[in-house]
Amino acid sequence: MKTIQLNATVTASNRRDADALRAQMRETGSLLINVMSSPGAGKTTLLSRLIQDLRDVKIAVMEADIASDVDAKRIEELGAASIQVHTSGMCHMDAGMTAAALEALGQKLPCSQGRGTGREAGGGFCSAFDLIFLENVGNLICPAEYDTGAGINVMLLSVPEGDDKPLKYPLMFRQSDALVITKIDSLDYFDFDLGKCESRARKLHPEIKIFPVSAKTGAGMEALERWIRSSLTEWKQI
Ligand SMILES: Nc1nc2c(ncn2[C@@H]2O[C@H](COP(=O)(O)OP(=O)(O)OP(=O)(O)O)[C@@H](O)[C@H]2O)c(=O)[nH]1
Ligand SMILES: [Mg+2]
Repeated sequence: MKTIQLNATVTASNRRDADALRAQMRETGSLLINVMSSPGAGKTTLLSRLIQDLRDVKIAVMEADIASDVDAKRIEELGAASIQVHTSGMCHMDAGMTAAALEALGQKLPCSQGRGTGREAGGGFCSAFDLIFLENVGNLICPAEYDTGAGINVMLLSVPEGDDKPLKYPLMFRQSDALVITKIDSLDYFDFDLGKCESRARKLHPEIKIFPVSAKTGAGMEALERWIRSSLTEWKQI
């Protein structure tokens, strides 16, 4: 298992670095999806399910955590390319850290195996993957404040966390292109009002896509996977 240690990048403008990384990713045709949520909301479980369901799509996962490599190991066991990123105690990934992680991912899989352009010649990021997921550090605060350079931001909110989270962590809902409400198989056991949660989220971000799912039973996964596929097609076309 490859683990890399990253420190927050000190740059004048994280946004500028993020825009540059996005432009580079567009050139290569690889779509980077930033996945954010509280600890334990189901990020790794959802990604594991997506890897199994989207077998025709070349997927890699970058697992960002403060410590341990358990998530990256779970992904690797499924046969997908994966690296573990340790954030030196930081509770988020920024664009510079994400670029460094992509570079490490490119080194893990020799770029000669890639089929795109990227920066193969310089030994940097290569585009052997259609989809690259960044599992961000688990919390609903700092990851929302830092643009990673991802093409799409997805947040997860699990049923046990409660339907009031849009009221408490509004920035995360504003910054996310999609809200995946996870663990809906547990709806009977919690006072989670799906309608209330959706309308609170839409009040903050009217265009947000909302996908209630259970990675355990597979409920709702088809709609989410359709959206991911169409986002990838769109990304490659533009
Ligand atoms: N019932 C149910 N449990 C789930 C579902 N998805 C995940 N879980 C459980 O939730 C717990 C946490 O899941 P993870 O996928 O590790 O969550 P995570 O967001 O990656 O956690 P961190 O990486 O620690 O932030 C595990 O015990 C999973 O089995 C689901 O759809 N339904
Ligand atoms: Mg995880």
